[in-house]
Amino acid sequence: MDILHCDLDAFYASVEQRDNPDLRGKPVIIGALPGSRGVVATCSYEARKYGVHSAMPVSTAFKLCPEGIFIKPNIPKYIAVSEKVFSILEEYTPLIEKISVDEAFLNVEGCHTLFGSSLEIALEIKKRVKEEIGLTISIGIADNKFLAKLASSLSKPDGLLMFTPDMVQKLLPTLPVQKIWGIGPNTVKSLNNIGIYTIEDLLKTEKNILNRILGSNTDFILQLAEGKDTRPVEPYQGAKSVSQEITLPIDINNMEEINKILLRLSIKVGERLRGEKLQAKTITLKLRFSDFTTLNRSQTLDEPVDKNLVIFEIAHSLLKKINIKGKKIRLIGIKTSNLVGNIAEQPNLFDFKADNLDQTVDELKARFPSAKIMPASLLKYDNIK
Ligand code: TTP
Repeated sequence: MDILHCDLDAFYASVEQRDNPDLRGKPVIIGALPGSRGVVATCSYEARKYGVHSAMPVSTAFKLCPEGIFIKPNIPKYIAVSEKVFSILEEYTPLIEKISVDEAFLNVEGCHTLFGSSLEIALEIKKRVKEEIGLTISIGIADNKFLAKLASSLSKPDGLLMFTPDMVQKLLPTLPVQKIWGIGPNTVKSLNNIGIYTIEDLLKTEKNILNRILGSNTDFILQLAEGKDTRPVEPYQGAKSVSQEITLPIDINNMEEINKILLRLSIKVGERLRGEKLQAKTITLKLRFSDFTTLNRSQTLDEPVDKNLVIFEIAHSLLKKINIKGKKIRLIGIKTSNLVGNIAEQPNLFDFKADNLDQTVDELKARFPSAKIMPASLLKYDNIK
């Protein structure tokens, strides 16, 4: 039992309750404010009793819970808290796989001599997060990632659960199919429609029938249904920066052309950030002039970003501060660094209407890789790789 899944409870809401005693014990709803078209990021367990949950339109949340206390998210604060929690986790093992801002798998295989059994490590982490950070964290312990995550979700809030082999035999088959990682609401509906409600129902169903609903995931899901999961805990060793630059076929100094190229580069960088579920706090504009002198200008933000237009706006504002009169440009680049994992929804951070557009375009491009989807003004610059 060497895999731990650690997950803070109602993360954003708990931070707000921690910092403001008046909010404790009350239905706190973090996200867009009532009257806007945004969604709920998360809510306190008190608000969950009213049926409020993440990703719900805030208008629905308000109908369900008019006495709720609606608060806009303070992303920089949550990132700072998250960093402190992870630094506690990192004291126990280098084998940490961060899943999101408040969730990680730990492989504590090699840590028992130093820190005791998995249970002792989990208890100590819970105690330290409570005492040093002021938050509750739920921890699941098991032989693999699937069961450890299941254990923490079953134990929430402020839980600790060890998923034993006995539970794999007796408890796992009785759980609803939606407890299997990767089975989303639409798949649940399709399974329910043919009478599959529990994991046991799933295991009893013929594979060719499951294939029609689960497709290429069938074998993997059947393995999970039996409590087997061979995926290792993989520490993230990702990029330190995401950048894109282009050497122009001819040196230019026309601002309109330069801006179009900047927009094209911003789109490429934004796509890559979102593709890797990253956001950047620092944006750097790089210009090389015809005499080969090179100039870098950076801006560091309080809140990390990944939206094409936000990246463009920042690069554009950096460009405006550079005097390029009388000079010609031969290379333009945008670098994003100071990367953090995407902190899920960030309602109302930037009021760009293109927010969902970016995501839609990413999905379209993934489905139709050869299609050219970009602002019409940029088709000419389609040679940026
Ligand atoms: P979760 O871990 O999914 O949820 P949670 O910590 O709020 O609650 P639970 O106790 O059930 O684990 O998400 C972590 C944070 O990510 C959450 O506090 C807010 C943010 N988030 C969003 O902004 N939008 C979303 O749709 C979700 C699911 C989370």
